[in-house]
Amino acid sequence: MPHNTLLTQSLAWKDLEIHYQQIKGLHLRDLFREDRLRGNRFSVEACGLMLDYSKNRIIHDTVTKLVSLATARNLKPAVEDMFQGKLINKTEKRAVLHTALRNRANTPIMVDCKDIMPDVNSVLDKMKLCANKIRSGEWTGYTGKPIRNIVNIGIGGSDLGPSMAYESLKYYSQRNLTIRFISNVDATHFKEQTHDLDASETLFIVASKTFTTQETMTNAYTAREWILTNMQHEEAISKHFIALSINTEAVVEFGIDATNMFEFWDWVGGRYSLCSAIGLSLMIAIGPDNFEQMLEGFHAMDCHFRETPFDQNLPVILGLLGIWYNNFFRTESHAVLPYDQYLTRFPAYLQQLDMESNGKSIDQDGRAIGYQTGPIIWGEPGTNGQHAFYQLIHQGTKLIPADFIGFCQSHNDCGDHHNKLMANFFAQTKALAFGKTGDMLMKENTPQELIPHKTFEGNRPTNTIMAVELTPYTLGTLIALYEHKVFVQGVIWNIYSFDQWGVQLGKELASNILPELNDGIYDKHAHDSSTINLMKYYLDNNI
Ligand code: G6Q
Repeated sequence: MPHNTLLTQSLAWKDLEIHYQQIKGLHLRDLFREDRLRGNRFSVEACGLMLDYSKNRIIHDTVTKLVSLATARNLKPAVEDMFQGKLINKTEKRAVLHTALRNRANTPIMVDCKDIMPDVNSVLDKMKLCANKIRSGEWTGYTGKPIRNIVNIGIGGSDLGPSMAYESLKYYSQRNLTIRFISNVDATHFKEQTHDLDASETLFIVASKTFTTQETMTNAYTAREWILTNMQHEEAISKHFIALSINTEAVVEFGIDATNMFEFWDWVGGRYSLCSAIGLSLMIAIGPDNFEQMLEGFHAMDCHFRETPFDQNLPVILGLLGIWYNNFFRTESHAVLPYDQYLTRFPAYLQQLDMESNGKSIDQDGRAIGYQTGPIIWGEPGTNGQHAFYQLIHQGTKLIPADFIGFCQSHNDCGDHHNKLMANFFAQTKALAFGKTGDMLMKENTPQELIPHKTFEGNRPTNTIMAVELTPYTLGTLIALYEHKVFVQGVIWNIYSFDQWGVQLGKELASNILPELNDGIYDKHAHDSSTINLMKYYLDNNI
């Protein structure tokens, strides 16, 4: 929904600017001292997630003003436009309907005057049949042996979702199946992921919406060669390859039988595609029931986002707090710190989700933007990060808002590991918020010369997100939470969150350079002096 008023000239924005000047100096130590119930006041529970946002540099008025900004920027109708399938991805002329993939209420959703739910359900049913066949050993390879290895070949949105979710839900996976992911066009990835696999027990899932992506198609053809070398017969392809795509023609041309193709639709964006056929490898690993539990979690968060008033709405609150820091405190990055080893790939997944969606500098009206948009997203699971980069968050010169994600129960009960993990989890947000003063250090008889070095200023903002356990349902709610947070911010910044033109230029230039590298001759007139030098160095030494 285009806005004609520039964001920074809107009344709601100007009001926030004044408010920022008034409260930027407040310290969390004082805010907590003055309001004993602050922890309760700034926390919300929904869909099995508990969000405590009290350790943010806000007061009650801040939330009111941020909510007014969201209202003034027409967030509510924008949310409806997305759920109803309007063409909100205008630069690609597409609807944005990942929410239909997990529409467990099965209410009709119309695209081009047609209800898309029957197609969504029928692909899901086909995926279930396939997953069960593989899990039970009924799907056999060309030599008659059951499939034991599943290798997903895809990149970006066709890799990060399933690989992150597989890692996150490994506890629920069928352990006699080996699940691997190949994304990088670097042959090392293919070789290392296949070197110990028996081809007769291996099924490749080629996951590519377009079925033209250079990296994926290169890996897919290498996989084809690998199967043919090992099986010696073309007919083996139909037993060892599945395609997930919207491009039937290209799938058939590759040699994959159309019956082994699982379709999805152009209204599913790559980085929003985990709930589509792109999730097949995950469904094979964790089983259809767990996959459906994950969809239920997504759906619960979708409903919460669509129906809940902004000041109680988890994605809206997170989105607005992100804007508060990004645009008023002028922070550059946002850390995501899961205290669960299974969520090891979650920050990488969110990197794409957020940075590809909101890494834009032109607004929906085609104007250059004069304010900051998407932050740099980064992170690692705790407690590893504590022994690495947390120093900078605690005592560096940069303000880095962070999300801490933790669970009450661990899947792997073992001594007091989990209590230790969670003691660190609670301690870190406390230390970041309240720090340690010179007075406290003096009382501990700290040598005078060390006091400046051991002082922690505190006032570092964090959100804490907790759930009982990392189940498929919980993972669904968590992913949808961040998807919608990104949406909220995109609407307020008035940018298109669902295209990714920035990825194009590099792809085009690479395809121009490739023939030169293959022929071993570079065109002196086609490149700048730096690129020529680099290509020359490469060609001279690539012998
Ligand atoms: C995601 C992007 C991008 C895409 C990959 C793979 O939103 O569009 O990461 O998913 O480039 O594309 P294909 O699935 O078409 O191979």
